[in-house]
Amino acid sequence: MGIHTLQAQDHFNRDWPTYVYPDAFSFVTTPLSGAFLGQVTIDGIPAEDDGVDIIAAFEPVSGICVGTGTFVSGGNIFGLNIYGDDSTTPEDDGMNPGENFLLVVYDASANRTITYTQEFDQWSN
Ligand SMILES: [Ca+2]
Ligand SMILES: [Ca+2]
Ligand SMILES: [Ca+2]
Repeated sequence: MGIHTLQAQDHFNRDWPTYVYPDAFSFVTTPLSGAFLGQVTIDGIPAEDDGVDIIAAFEPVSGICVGTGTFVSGGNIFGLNIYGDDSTTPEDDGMNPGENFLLVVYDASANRTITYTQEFDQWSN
């Protein structure tokens, strides 16, 4: 999916969904996944590493979490696998072809989540 640079800013667009950490950040591991690579800054500062800040991907329509990851030095995303829907289970547990996803960062020092005002459509596994 390439490498993305994400710059989070505080924003006040209330139309954009908010996902609360940690309640909304649980997901199902399925046989299909794609790794998302990138670098994240929060108000110009790299996201904190060592499992402090958390990044998660969500399906904006169903609202389900489809994977989480952490950061390594420099705000580089580590281990964000975005899971696809398991076709052997009846419920929607992941990405389906044509679906977009949103990225959300939990900023631990401020105890807030930031939803990026951009949808990504390059998911593939
Ligand atoms: Ca399923
Ligand atoms: Ca889905
Ligand atoms: Ca912070």
